[in-house]
This record gives sequence, structure tokens and C-alpha cells, in this order.
Amino acid sequence: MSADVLYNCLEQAIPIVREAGKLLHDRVRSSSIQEKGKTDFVTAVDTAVQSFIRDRLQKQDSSIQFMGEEQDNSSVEPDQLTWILDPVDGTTNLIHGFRHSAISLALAEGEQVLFGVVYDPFSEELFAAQRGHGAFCNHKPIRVSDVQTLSDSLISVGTNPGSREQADAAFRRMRAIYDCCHDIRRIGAASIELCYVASGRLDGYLEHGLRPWDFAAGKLILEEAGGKLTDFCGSAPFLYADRSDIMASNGHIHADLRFLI
Ligand code: LIP
Repeated sequence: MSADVLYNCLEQAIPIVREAGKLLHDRVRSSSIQEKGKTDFVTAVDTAVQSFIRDRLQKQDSSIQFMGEEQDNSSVEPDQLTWILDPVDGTTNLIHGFRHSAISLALAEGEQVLFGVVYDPFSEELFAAQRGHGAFCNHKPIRVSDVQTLSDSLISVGTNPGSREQADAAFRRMRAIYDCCHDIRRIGAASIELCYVASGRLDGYLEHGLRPWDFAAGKLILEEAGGKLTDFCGSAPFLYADRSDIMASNGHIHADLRFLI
């Protein structure tokens, strides 16, 4: 994709995401809930945001394929140009009025994320990155923290309620990390947690069993801010895997965090 075409895509995508963000304040729609699994929910906000963004993006360029949390993605071809959308990352937070949810949108070409935006309409923070051009929060450049040791770090540990069969291992990891760092946190929205590592508010974050739309945009924002993202074995995760175990950090503590878990 040429730099000009990419730039146009981005110019158009950000206002669309911002506009869709208004829907997350709709308490009537966020109370209309369906269970996808026992602890996995979709609200009328999720579906409304996805339809709004998909329609607007496809009106602009229908040749770019679309992958979204609230649709069947079985026909998505991983090697093609793809929008990857989580219409509401942090749906459980939204249902409970716990004001930490975001729209996460990435544009990827094969394994490479070219552009990512994460918009939290509750804090009114919009994180964005274009490959090779740095990462920004509300237009200001962001950087990962300079913390060098686990013992000086603040780490977020996800509990993925959709993969409860792995809860014992997740809580063992949490305990091991807790014993070695300043403290642990859990926000409940992977994309926000990745952006908080990117902006130096957290020094690391890990969670098992994430889906592509949970981390695609946050991955680029983090990497453009100087951070590192791998799976729990230290390899680059396959972007289109059904589920990935994700470890993100400021880079300095990555090896120690990996060793610990
Ligand atoms: C959620 C994540 C959260 C994770 C959940 C889920 P959703 O995304 O961001 O951190 O624990 O399993 O994937 O389902 O709200 O878009």
C-alpha cells in the first residue's frame, strides 16, 4: 500500500472512530446484553459500533477486507489488507459502568500492522500510531517507561474470563509477578492496558488467550512507543491466531518478566 493511500485511510479512520465513541455512552444499549458464553458478553453497543465503523470504512474503500469481533471471520484471508476491529474492548466494564472501555481499530497487511488507533471515550484519550512514525496520545508523542528492573515496576495481569480453564496458571503467574514488583493492576481492556504500557503508566502487561482484535492496534502503538510485545515464549504472536498469550513491556524488563512466568 502506498504511503499516500495509507495516509488517506488513517485521516478518514480516526474521525469515524471518534464519532463511534459516542455510542459507548449509551446506557440503554449497554444494558441490552446477550451471552456469547457464560462470562463472554455482547451488548447492543458492541453491534452498533461495529456496524457503524464497518459501513463507514467500506463506503470509503470496499476492497479492504474487514475482521470484527462481532461477526463470523472464517472467510478472512490473513495475507490481505485487513481492518481489524474490536468495537468495544472491555465489554464487561461497559456493562458494569466501570469506565474503562475502548474502540480498537488496526489496519494490517499480512502480519504487519500499518496503523492502530485505540479510543477510550470515557477518558477521552485517543492513542494512535502509524508504522515508522511514532505513537501518540491526543496528538502528543508517547514513550514507554524507563524502568529497568521488575522490582521497580507496575505490571498489569489479565485474567481472561473467557478462558477460565487457565485460571489457576494465570493466578500463579499473578502471584509470582506480585512478589517481584511494586504492585499489580487489572484494567479489563487489553487495548487500554497495551496503550498504558506504551505511555509509561504501566511497565508491563500480560494476558493469556487474547483474540486478534484485542491486541492488533495496541501492539503497533506499543512498538512505536519503544516497547516490546511477544507471546509467553518470547516469539512474535501470529496476528490471526484464534487465541494468543501476550506479554508486553517497556523492553527493559521483558527478559526478566518472561523468565519469571
Ligand atoms: C476483553 C479483553 C480483556 C480480556 C477479555 C476480553 P472484549 O475484550 O480486552 O482484557 O480479559 O477476555 O478479550 O471481549 O471486552 O472485547
